[in-house]
Amino acid sequence: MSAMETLILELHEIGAVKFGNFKLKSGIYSPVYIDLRLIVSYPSLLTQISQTLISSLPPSTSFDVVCGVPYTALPIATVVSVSNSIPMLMRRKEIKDYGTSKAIEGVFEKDQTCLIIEDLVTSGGSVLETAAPLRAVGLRVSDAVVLIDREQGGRENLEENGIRLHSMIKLTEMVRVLREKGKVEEEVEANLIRFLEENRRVSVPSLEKVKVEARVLGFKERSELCRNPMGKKLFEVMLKKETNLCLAADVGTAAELLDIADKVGPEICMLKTHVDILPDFTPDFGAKLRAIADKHKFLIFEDRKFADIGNTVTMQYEGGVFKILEWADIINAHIISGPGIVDGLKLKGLPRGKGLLLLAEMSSAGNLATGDYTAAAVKIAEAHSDFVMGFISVNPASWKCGYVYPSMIHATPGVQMVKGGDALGQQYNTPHSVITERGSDIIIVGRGIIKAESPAETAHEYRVEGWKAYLGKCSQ
Ligand code: 5BU
Repeated sequence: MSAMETLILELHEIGAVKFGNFKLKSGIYSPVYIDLRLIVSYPSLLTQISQTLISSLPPSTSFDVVCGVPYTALPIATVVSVSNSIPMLMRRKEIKDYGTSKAIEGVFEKDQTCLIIEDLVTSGGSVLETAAPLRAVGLRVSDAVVLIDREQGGRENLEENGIRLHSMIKLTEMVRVLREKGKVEEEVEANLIRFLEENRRVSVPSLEKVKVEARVLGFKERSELCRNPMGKKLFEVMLKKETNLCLAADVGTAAELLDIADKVGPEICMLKTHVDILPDFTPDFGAKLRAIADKHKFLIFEDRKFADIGNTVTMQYEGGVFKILEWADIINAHIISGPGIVDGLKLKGLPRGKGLLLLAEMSSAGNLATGDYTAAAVKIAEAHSDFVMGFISVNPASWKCGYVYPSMIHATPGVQMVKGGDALGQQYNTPHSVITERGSDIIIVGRGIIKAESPAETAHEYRVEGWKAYLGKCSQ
């Protein structure tokens, strides 16, 4: 038996590769599930993998340092480094705003070549996410080596970004070996081949030229690209609860708001407030809403639409009667005053893990947030992707400034089950149109739900519509 066959059998033996019907985080069902985090519990297997990885590289591959893609490949890279005496670098997943703020830890020189080590490649997105900061500090990245290639476009996506992918095991090879050794039935192999045929489309981000349509990536991949912790959390909440519905809780009193939040809570990923419309607001409002949000696992978005200079918004965010910073996970801001507003809000919000949505477009008739204004919002977001988690947008698919960054979340107000408007300029589109045709991620629904006879039941209907549209987009 070849070393590779032994390795495949061992991976199967420890349960790192499972066959069945697994729901992936993107909502798609896969006949195979691979979890290589387990290998840290099998030191001899880890050593074997690390040695085989290096010996499987073509002899012409040269490199000065190695860097594992966090987190699963870190122990593999460490063993490769130690057993071959090759220095290692580490890429920080979260860059701290204080201290040295380094994205790459370790000693290196400009123009040295770094080999990226990864455990599993699907789209290649994670490899690119690690390649970008390495290249940004002057290292050359031309090769990546991976234990298992799921054969879903990663090789091609990496090639397009100047990275050759060397894989030790291809998914189809793995299942063939397991079938030959009697570990899986023929049907399982046929199933997997069919699945790969149907899902060869996983597309990919290059962080340098992220001209990628967000809609081809699922929330799982996008959460991995997202630099803002609250943005990541929102992606995770959406996936876990299977909802991309945000309730605009524009009710008459704080008491009513807390009541509707509790009733509709199970259906939503986010609850949007206008705290300044509540006549019975009291300082304990935030804590009460937080308790409901924690109970139903949704995030709180105060639609404050900050618009002043940086210095003023820091005070408006933190102080006053409402103390928004204390209880809101997410806030939004106009960019009319320039990027200083983001600096100001970030100063207060980032250390507390909060996120900001920039108003790139608005839903009301005749609004001025169009064209160059929208493009300016995108530029500011790019420059502050640690704090800006996305946009309030209406039709991001049409943005002239190019494609949308997959790490950014689009939330769209002006949603009802039928197209139309109100008497004061609001314009409505349907959940399907907003998510599918207009390229958004989250539907924000106010009166469509709160004026309904049963807000909870109606919220459920919006949730189903919104999520169906997201899944439809993923499987395109
Ligand atoms: P509606 O009842 O679904 O029309 O409520 C829409 C909510 O979204 C409401 O709270 C508005 O303040 C909010 N909104 C909007 O309608 N349009 C926008 O462009 C922005 C916010 Br930004």
